[in-house]
Amino acid sequence: MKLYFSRNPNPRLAVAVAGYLGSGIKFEYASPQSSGEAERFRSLNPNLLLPILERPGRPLWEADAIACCLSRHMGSNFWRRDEDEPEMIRWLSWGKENFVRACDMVHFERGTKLRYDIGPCDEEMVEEGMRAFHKAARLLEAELAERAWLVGDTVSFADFRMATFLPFNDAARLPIDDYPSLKRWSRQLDEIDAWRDPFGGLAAPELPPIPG
Ligand SMILES: N[C@@H](CCC(=O)N[C@@H](CS)C(=O)NCC(=O)O)C(=O)O
Repeated sequence: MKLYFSRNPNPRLAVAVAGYLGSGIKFEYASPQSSGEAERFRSLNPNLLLPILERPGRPLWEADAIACCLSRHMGSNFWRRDEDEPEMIRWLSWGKENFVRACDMVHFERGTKLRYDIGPCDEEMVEEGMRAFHKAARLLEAELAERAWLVGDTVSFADFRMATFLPFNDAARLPIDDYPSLKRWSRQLDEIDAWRDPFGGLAAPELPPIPG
């Protein structure tokens, strides 16, 4: 199997999962939206987005699906396969609509738009994203004050997915420090090599710098 990736948030998540699971798959840096690349990648992912997992049969896109596939492939409970699976999926679903989405909104304005010269940072969107961030962070703070990880006693894909944008907080500047349990959980994740440094040993250009 081969994972096509870039250093952006969702492909970073998939690379971290593959590394954490010790999946032994191949990796290839890709840029499906660069000129001349679309035709090659359209059949792998019609959205022309990363990550993409090339595997026997049909290619797989969407980081969550790839995490599920790799976890099954490795016989791991990282993607919960026991009675905790519904709870894990609850966090994936809620996170996508709430915490992860809020982080994405702010990161898009303060990071992605400036990095790729898409347009200026829209402060109204940042404020909307910050309001959503605080609302979601309060809920997570209460949960994480009671437990080390989101599901059960060990790290799961729910933790990785919820934290998708936290490694990009130099750009997004979300006030994680206002939430002590959230901060403690984020630090726990950073103690995991594959999460902290997913691209170690992989050939991939750095992201464009954010001007100013
Ligand atoms: N819902 C998709 C989102 C994929 C996505 O938005 N990927 C972005 C990066 S976060 C992308 O491919 N950007 C172009 C690139 O990195 O070359 C997933 O979870 O995999």
